[in-house]
Amino acid sequence: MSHRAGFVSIIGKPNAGKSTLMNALVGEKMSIITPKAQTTRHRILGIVNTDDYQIVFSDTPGVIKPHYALQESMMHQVEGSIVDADLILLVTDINESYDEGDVLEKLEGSLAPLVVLINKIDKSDEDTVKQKVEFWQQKLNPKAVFAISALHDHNIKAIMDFVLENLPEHPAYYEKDFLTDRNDRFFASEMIREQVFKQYKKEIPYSTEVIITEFIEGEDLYRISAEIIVERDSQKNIIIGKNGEMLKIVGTYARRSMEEFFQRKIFLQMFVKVISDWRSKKNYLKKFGYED
Ligand SMILES: Nc1nc2c(ncn2[C@@H]2O[C@H](COP(=O)(O)OP(=O)(O)OP(=O)(O)O)[C@@H](O)[C@H]2O)c(=O)[nH]1
Ligand SMILES: [Mg+2]
Repeated sequence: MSHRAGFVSIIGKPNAGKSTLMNALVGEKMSIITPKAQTTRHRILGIVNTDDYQIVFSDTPGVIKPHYALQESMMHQVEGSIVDADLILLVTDINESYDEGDVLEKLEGSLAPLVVLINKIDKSDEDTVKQKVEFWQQKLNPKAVFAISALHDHNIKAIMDFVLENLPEHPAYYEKDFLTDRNDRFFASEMIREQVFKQYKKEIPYSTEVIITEFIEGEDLYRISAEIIVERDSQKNIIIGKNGEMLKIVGTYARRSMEEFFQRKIFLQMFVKVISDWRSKKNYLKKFGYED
């Protein structure tokens, strides 16, 4: 039988559950997940391989109107993912309103077949699900609409089957042992950022970046050093917390995630550094791995 391979783009508004879906589809914790919007800042590939096919899912940042350079880069990631797509999975939270069209604008001009996924149906009821299915069918006339719960693994198999049926004939794009395009340093920094999003309020998560400055792989211990970058001195104090307590909490949870992910003991050191307005400065964004 011939080989099939393709790019599947996962897009939607912030917090719709895109990363939760990606992890469920791939069966690995590729993308970090938090209750806050704009958790994902990069396009992250999650690759599913068998002898007969290769599915390259791409998780993307939630679509927003950009207000500063970091958000502009995030939106370029979304656009790139749509351009490459053989199939687009539009993830919508069942309780989300779709009166304004940021996401739909992004889809204009794309020729890739579209599937709408109505997510978080565990937080809804049968009538609402029916209404939403009809709403999306009318609005976009997609190839399919699935009502799902990414969190509870509901209907994930149906999506996989649909994706497989619609995968083009093509040789593999990546080596068959590749699971992602990202390296261990990236995942380490994301696991710290995940805790920053979970532990702090208001503008702190959005003003923070995490840089891995040292990653030493020992046989049974990884030594990891990281810089937590914030924009102002006042934010630095909040990150550290009274007697360093907040930073300790972040470090403890991040280290546990890393130990599970890398299957190693982790020695984690963190330093907090101020770079004023880094998220509006293109030179820093480039240095931090955000493409233009
Ligand atoms: N109840 C419920 N919650 C869900 C479901 N899927 C995701 N969530 C929750 O929704 C929140 C956001 O999930 P993410 O996967 O980070 O959402 P996202 O679309 O990647 O968000 P951004 O990266 O910020 O754009 C998290 O608290 C998830 O646990 C679901 O099926 N049911
Ligand atoms: Mg996400």
